[in-house]
Amino acid sequence: MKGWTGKILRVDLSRGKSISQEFSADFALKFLGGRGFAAKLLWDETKPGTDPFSPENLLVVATGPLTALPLPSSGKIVVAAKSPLTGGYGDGNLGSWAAVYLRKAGYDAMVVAGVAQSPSYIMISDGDVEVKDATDYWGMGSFETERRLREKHGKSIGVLTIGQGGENLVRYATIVSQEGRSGGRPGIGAVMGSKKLKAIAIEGKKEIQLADEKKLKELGQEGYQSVLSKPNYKFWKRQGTMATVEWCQANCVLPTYNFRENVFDEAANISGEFMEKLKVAQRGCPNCNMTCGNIIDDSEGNQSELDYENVVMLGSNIGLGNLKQVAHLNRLADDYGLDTISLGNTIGFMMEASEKKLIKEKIEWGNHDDAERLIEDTVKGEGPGKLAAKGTRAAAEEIGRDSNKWAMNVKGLEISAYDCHSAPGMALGFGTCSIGAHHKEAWVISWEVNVGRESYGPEKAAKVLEFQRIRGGGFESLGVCRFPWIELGFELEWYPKFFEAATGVKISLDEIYQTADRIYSLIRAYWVREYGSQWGRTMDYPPARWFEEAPKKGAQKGVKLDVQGYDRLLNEYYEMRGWDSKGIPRATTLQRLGLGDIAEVIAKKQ
Ligand code: PTT
Ligand code: SF4
Repeated sequence: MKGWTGKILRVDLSRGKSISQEFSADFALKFLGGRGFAAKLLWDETKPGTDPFSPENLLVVATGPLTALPLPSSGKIVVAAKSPLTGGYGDGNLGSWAAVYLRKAGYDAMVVAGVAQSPSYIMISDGDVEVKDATDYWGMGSFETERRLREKHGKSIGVLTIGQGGENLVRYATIVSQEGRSGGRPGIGAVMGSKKLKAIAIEGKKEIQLADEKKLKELGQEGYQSVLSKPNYKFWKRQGTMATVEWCQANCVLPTYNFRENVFDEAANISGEFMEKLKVAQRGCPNCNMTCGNIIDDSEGNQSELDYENVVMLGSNIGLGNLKQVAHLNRLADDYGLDTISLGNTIGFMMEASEKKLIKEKIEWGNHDDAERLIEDTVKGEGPGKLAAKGTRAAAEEIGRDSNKWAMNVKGLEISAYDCHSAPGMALGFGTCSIGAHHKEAWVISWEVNVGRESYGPEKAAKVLEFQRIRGGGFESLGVCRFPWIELGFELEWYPKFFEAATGVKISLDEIYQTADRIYSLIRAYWVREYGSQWGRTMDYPPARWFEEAPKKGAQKGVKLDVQGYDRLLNEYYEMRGWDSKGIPRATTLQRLGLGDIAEVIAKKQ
């Protein structure tokens, strides 16, 4: 097999043993890599009802066939597990040298099972794999842990680590790398913590065998040149994702006060333009020539890497309009290893609960110190932090009084930074995203604003499906960043060419989309298997706030989602996917996608 290394590393922490296992060409072609591999491995190897924090849950780390190759923005890796936040399939994607070195160490993926007796880390050095003592690192933030591991093992390693959030099982703890890359929103860092696994450090020097190395290098060089020549390149390098703040404010989709409003009076103070004035450095993922990590000094004088989602969820969504203070909260999140999106949602939820006197603590809108204290409490599991560490769905279940209506999550995963009171297509994107509410799949908002946000027509369901195929299926399985395409217009047609040069297998974009459909139906089957008779179409609904409570300010004042319209959109979407009216893949669909074996399991679960 060319392009793939053909091997999965399996580590059993309970026994302190590892083996290397080969996989078949059939598996590779059917699931490609990254999310495709993760979904299949979790379907096959976790039993229904597995406790996410039990040794039986698996941590899957998976690259794609394009990861680590000399191609634009190819340093991405998927981390996945059964999620402690949602109870369903969970994954995330981060840019890291660990992605590059895992492939160069000779593996496309690794699966970690069991639980270590004491804090440990896994050291992979080409073919050698060792489970090592991490007692000295336990209790340390992710930044310091990575620095220490580099001091010990040399600079040329890739590190995936957790902070205290993962150690203490905060349900939205992430895995962190390179002091600013963070992935695994649905608590994949907490799964790592439950295994007493502090870090994975990887060194790799092997060459990846390619079908046509010369061709791949040529294509890669042309690809990098093409990225540089894109009209938006210079502006992107200046602001990265931060430019989205101004756009969202102008179009009334900027989450503000726990998604109660969609414009923020102080938006200019947390904007991309404002960030540019404070910027001190720029960082990014490996193999990338359009690096987008913008760094400023925070209110304590420490460096913090900003992205749109982080700034908005820890800024306008909690009523905080001071960028340096927002950057400080963001830095805490990165160091502790907490997802900023779920964290910002949870802080917003707690502020609203405090305002409504549903909790006794005073946590005020826009108060940086209250937010900071809540973050510390969350990581330690103390005071109001006990509730906050569980995420908004569980917190609302505990405090009751209809607070679930403004607990801003879908399937337990908190909503990313786009208000959808007046964006039904984007709401459908959140509703049907395969891990809960994440924008990473159907980010249709800018298209929707252009074509007309008031429509509930079938074109919206079709767009959601199209984006899920490209982003949630294609990029997540090939193992490369989607930003060259979505942000600069680097053409999708490059990717089948890269794939063929790497693997020797001719593939069309349509075939990539069919694989994406296979992965989506498999992931959906995973959720249905877990939720059984509790599964229903309301699992794909956004929170009641968007249907019932309209914003009181801005050009979209008074507009809210229409429930019948949303239901129509959902029906259209299910039909396009070949799923039934409960959003469950039909047996005929599963058979068509080569997943006939799971149809029977699903039928028994309903
Ligand atoms: C991603 C989600 C995002 S998506 C952001 S900002 W974004 C938040 N980033 C966080 C962070 O930072 N620190 C933290 N403690 N929590 C954070 N939570 C949020 O996590 C990221 C970029 C970005 S920045 C995006 S959109 C793109 N995402 C890609 C993707 O998902 N797939 C892919 N093939 N390419 C992508 N390219 C872009 O990568 P999750 P990163 Mg992140 C600090 O992980 O779980 O998927 O959630 O990985 O290396 O930081 O790159 O406006
Ligand atoms: Fe990473 Fe940004 Fe480059 Fe994508 S564009 S690979 S997120 S630095």
